[in-house]
Amino acid sequence: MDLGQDRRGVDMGPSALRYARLAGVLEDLGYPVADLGNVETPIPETVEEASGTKHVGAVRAVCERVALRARDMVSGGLFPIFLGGDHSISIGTVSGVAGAAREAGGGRTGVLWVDAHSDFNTPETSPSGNVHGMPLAALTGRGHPDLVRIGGEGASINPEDTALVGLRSVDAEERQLLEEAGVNVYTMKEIDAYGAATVIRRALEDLSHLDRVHLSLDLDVVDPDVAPGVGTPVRGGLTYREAHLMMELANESGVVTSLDVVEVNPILDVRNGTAELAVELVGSLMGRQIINFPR
Ligand code: 4U7
Ligand code: MN
Ligand code: MN
Ligand code: MN
Repeated sequence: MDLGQDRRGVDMGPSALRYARLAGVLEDLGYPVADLGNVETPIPETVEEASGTKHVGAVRAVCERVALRARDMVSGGLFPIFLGGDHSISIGTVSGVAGAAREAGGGRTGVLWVDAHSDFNTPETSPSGNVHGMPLAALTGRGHPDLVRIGGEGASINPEDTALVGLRSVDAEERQLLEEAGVNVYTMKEIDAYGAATVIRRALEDLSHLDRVHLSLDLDVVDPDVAPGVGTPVRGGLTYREAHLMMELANESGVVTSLDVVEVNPILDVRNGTAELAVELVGSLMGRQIINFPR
């Protein structure tokens, strides 16, 4: 889906990730992989553009479909990996995963949001009207009425059950909302000051009381010199190794139970390098190691 923002191309992200051998990398690690195909999504040319929150009705409809797919996967005991698409898909992925887990008595779901941006705008605070800047707020019950109740009442996330890592672009009013909500925030400043390892360990610790953790990986968290194929690049991001280390430590913790890979834009990419990096990062999260050195 590319309805959640203004640039075309991010809807081709899933094709680029498949082409970069995502399934093959997972199979090499020993996992059985089922590609369930694409979720039906309209293109912006066929969607009526209303004023305010852009394409909100169409985004909602897609997210409802995504949430149903997510529910089936969680109920089936699978590890879901969702390929974006812009980050608005996460309103569907997270609410579906959290709702299914709660109903099945599987308890509480937390969210590890790894992103240059906090995605905590509401229609009132958003400078752009783009839904991809709103998903985390919507998941905690804040925002457009079409976006806050996707996946049913029980599907929302407590702000204290979230940790945001890698931030370096937060809008002024969005920042106020973040503070009021009490989410756990780790900016690039903390990563520079304490190191990526310390920061990701703290973020994982913030989520250690939860039964499930959904990792939402926005590729723009990585520095645009390393990952140019994203729609909203911001300088000063994670290095190649910092990004891998975060995934390796998340793997070591064993707490991640579902994953989004979003915001990869092949039109803006260079020789599919950002998609290839994204696939490498999924490999590290799922257990790929440089050397299996005995400990
Ligand atoms: B992404 C922005 F104003 N905050 O709301 C907005 F800077 O999913 C950007 O993290 C949002 O890529 C970026 O439009 C959304 C902007
Ligand atoms: Mn449009
Ligand atoms: Mn994002
Ligand atoms: Mn982002």
